[in-house]
Amino acid sequence: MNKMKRVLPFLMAVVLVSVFLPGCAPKTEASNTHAVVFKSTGNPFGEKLMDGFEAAITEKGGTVIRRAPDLPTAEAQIQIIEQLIAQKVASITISANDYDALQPVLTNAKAADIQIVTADSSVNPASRSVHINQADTQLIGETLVEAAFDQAGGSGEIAILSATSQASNQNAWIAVMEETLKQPKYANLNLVKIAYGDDLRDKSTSETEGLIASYPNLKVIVAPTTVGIAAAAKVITDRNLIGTVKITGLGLPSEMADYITNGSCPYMFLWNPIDLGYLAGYAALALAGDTITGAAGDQFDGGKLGSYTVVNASDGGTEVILGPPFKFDAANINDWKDVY
Ligand code: RAM
Repeated sequence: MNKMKRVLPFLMAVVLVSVFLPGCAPKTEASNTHAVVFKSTGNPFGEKLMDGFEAAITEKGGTVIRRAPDLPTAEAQIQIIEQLIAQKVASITISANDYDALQPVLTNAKAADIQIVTADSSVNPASRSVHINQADTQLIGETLVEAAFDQAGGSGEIAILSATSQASNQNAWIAVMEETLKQPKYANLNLVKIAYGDDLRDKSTSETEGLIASYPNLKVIVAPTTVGIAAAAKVITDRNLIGTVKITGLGLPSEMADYITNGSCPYMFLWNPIDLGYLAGYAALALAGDTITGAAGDQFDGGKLGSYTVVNASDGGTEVILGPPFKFDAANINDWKDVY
């Protein structure tokens, strides 16, 4: 009995310490569950991004919830985020359908101690801890203008076929493109239209057909979306317009190999969506584990990708940049078409 009296305060102290010290608190299953939300279903780029995210989280022993709405709208993502808050996930990584519209629901998520990471398509700085950017926004926009210039032979009509009109990543790239086109070098390039295929194959196809019909002198369509570029290249191929209208932009090698080979898309750019999701997974783990807060200068372990540093983003928030955009052409496309 005496011995018990002596041991009891010690036992109580151990229990108290383990309950009140965050690092020692027993992890519930939910606290080790990390969610990833893409713009919409049926997008192979999104599937690869979520694959990479899942690989990172599971390699660290966590559990993953993968979600995407049927249509790429902010409203649908808000519903999903509300469900994830109720599920008490540790973090939500999202490719957002709108820059500002998710702020109220993401504020609620933060209040519930859920870490918010964006990957691919960002939300405003107040709504996120950090954005995982595929490549420097300025560089992507400039690279696409230079590709249009080159493929148009230096002059003529070009058009953009984008995703949705609210997609923050596409809009940021297009804003840079419009600025870049003002440079004297590009004075003879005429951007006649920005069309929106909403990352839906059918709409992207009909928008391409509309561009061709409305602008018979169109030389290049720049599609900064993997869904749009594949749909546009198919239209050009089916209509025997190869060489007349050239397609470039951002495409998945697996979807674009045939079109790069047949010349409808002489070359295009992208980054590795699996790595993008993987890096976002490691950022989510670092935030949830209190290793970083998402402030500029924070460093974290990116698993097999090595160490990454958070930097200031041009929108006033912070971001992590995966790497430069990669050019795919006839010489290298076969090396990549089975990878992603
Ligand atoms: C589409 C999506 C995605 C974008 C790529 C390039 O799959 O819109 O957000 O990053 O294209």
